[in-house]
Amino acid sequence: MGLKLYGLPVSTCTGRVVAVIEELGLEYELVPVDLSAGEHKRPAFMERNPFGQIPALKDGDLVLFGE
Ligand SMILES: N[C@@H](CCC(=O)N[C@@H](CS)C(=O)NCC(=O)O)C(=O)O
Repeated sequence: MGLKLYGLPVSTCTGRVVAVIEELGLEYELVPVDLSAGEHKRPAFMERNPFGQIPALKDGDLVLFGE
């Protein structure tokens, strides 16, 4: 149950979070979200971020997202 970052490497919004995680030296898994297929607007992702945008960061039961 490690840190999971849902987003895309090409996304600057995801990149900001990656920069902080890397700076802190934390281990994490980057879980790709297929924006072109509308994955970020589907219920499974909207449970992680109700605004339907990447990124979302999951640490155990805690999920963080921006608006
Ligand atoms: N305030 C949010 C903004 C997130 C955001 O704008 N994400 C963009 C990608 S960089 C996105 O998901 N765009 C797709 C959409 O809005 O449908 C944050 O900084 O995390």
